[in-house]
Amino acid sequence: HHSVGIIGAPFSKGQPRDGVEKGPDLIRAAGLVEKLRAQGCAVKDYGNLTFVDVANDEPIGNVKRPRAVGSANQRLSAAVHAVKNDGYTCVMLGGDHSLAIGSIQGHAAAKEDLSVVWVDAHADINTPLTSPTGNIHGQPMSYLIRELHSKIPVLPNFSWIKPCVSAKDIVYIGLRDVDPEEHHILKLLGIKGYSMTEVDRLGIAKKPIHLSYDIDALDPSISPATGTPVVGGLTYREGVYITEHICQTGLLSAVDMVEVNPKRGRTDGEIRSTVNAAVDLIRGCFGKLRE
Ligand code: LYS
Repeated sequence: HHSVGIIGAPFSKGQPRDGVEKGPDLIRAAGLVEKLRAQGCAVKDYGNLTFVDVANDEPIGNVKRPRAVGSANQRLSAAVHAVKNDGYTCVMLGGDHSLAIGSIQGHAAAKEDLSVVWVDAHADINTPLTSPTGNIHGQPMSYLIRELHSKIPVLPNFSWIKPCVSAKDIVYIGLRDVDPEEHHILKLLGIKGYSMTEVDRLGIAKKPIHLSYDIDALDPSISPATGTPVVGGLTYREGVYITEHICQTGLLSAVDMVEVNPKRGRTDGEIRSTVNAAVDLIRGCFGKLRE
């Protein structure tokens, strides 16, 4: 049976829209812990992290709020490391996707050889030099990949980060809004595969899996309350299928659920649909839904 350790990371400074810091509490309020227990999981909720304000967080080039993002992720990294050392599958509730930096780093501190399944409309692999927006939630992968590390300038409060994922151990699912420079990076590193076949290949590799799930991977008709929605996304069933399938590998070791932003929902129904989808995706990580 699964033991699940939950960490809330109410952090939004990897992007400009507030509201995404409300994700952890909304996902809990929708019954996450109770529902996981009802399907047989042992759950420990570690509560929410608190993040300190960082003064004088001037941009570096066009990269916004590097110090706040660096220090929040360092905290998160330590927290995820502790949850892994306690023996749980770690579920990190975001917050924006810049939090994958700390989540994956903390996971890698406990399990040195990881694979990453990144389910997202966006590749989030811009570097500080290629980012068209300067928002770090569009960049987290670039700080984590061994093959890129020497090419990336070290931002303030980022020097603790050690590259911990190899390009061959990354699978993307759901991509449909990739910047030209990101395409170039993906091609250079030979990162491809947007299908479950690629996930099966990871399963064969027998490495612990870090699943980083951006709610915007789903179609905006299901999860409209998010900062950067893109049409043409995964259906509810496709989205949940990915989680159930990864569950069945027996290798799932940590999960991020990020970018739920109630302030981006135009109605209560839109918010509810988005939050419930997030809950169900996490449930799918720990067994089949509706069996
Ligand atoms: N690729 C764009 C950027 O780098 C959008 C990223 C959206 C992340 N949720 O800012």
